[in-house]
Amino acid sequence: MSFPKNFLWGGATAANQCEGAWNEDGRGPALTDVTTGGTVNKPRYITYIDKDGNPGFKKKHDKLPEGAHYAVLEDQYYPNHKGIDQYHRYKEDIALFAEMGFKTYRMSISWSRLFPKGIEEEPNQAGVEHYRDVFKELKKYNIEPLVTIWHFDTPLYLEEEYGGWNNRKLIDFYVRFAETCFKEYKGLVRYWLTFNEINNSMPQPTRDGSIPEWRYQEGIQQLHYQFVASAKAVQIGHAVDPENMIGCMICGICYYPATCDPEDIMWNRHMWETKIFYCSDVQCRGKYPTYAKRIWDTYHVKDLDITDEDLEELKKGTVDMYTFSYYMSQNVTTHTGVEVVGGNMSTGTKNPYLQYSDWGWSTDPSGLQYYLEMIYDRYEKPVMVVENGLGAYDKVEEDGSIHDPFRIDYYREHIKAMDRAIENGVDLIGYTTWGCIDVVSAGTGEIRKRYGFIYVDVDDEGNGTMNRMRKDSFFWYQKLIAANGNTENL
Ligand code: BGP
Repeated sequence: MSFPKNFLWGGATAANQCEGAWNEDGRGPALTDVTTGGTVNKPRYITYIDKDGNPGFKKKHDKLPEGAHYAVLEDQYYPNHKGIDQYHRYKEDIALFAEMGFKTYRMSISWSRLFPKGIEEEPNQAGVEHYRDVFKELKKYNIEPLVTIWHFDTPLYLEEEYGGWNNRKLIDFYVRFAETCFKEYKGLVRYWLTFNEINNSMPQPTRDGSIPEWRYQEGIQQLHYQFVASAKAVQIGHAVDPENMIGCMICGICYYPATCDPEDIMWNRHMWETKIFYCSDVQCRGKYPTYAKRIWDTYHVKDLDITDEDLEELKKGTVDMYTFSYYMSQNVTTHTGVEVVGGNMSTGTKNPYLQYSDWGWSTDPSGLQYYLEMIYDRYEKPVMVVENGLGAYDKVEEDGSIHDPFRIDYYREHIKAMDRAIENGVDLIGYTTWGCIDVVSAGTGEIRKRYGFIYVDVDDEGNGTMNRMRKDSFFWYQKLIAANGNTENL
């Protein structure tokens, strides 16, 4: 048995995917509030009114047409508006987390609930108090909050008026938001993450040039501003309370070469550098890695706005811990004519040794062990797995029970993989499963892609009672936490 005594077992959500109450108590809109629902085959669309007053739909990476304004369209349904109504039901949810024995709950603070447009000098008091109440409720049960400051929810006003993270000014707006969080919740929150899955701004390289070079140019510039914002926030967080443990958060994909062709081995190595190490090398080591130049040159990224002061900030603002989401591995290859599969913010080629979920994501517990050992060896900082889980369909039986043995199997194998990594020396300090209660999917906007131990009675059109129900996995995780991760009889 290798899990340390004070291991932080828990679950994770994000404000925009669970709170709902999108326009209550002074909250301003975020991009997700103008994003429709989709499916595994149909993308989510971002809605707007064009310069002539006509409604329009764009995909995530398309530009907003000249003169258009983001808008909520009357005849569309926006799943994040309601989420799972956690804004009003957080006490009930926290009581359920406590019943499972959670030691920690990872959640995020909606930026536009504190700063509705993002530019205000003073925060919206109703928003500030809401989160204070949530943290106090968690403390009542000795559940340690683990707070993501930015989880995909820049205020819409900043997106539209400033061009979002393409604009250096976002650094100061973000820093004000982060500083407010550190000061207001001093003593209530100790664990913080500056940016969720920060590496998603870096496109995953393709061999066929299907990703236009402007996306690398923009992504890499945006990342630089986020690195500086994160580094400044880390320094402020430490100054406000030296007890604060502040982490980076990486979308962790375990990349494998699909063949032993040396070209594939090299491509795979470069994939790790571009998609996985680029961000955490800066955030953990305080400087750009040598291979950054290779990436910039390859995609003709030029005239980056990086100042000497910025580089100083990066040095001073390194994170205290490495955290990441882990759902899957991906095979990558330089060869053509292979079967392509999707996944969490990534694509790859089909791995014949793995099973795939109904949403086409591979299940690979060994990849988690591989990733943990690789990362710990690289940074030697405490590590947390802050997202892991299986999005699947659930069926409510007539007696109200929900049998999800597939989810239990998924967790058991990933927990065993973490156990092995700890055995091999990794300083793993916590594990929060993704969507410990069903939430709106970030990728597809569906609720039926369920991850939770707790079922929420709501469908993709927003119908339902919002009642919470315990799945079989709820009772399993409760036992697992009580056994501190010992899966022997579970
Ligand atoms: C990560 C995000 C989460 C989350 C999760 C599952 O990328 O940090 O917000 O939703 O993936 O993805 P999905 O909701 O698309 O199933």
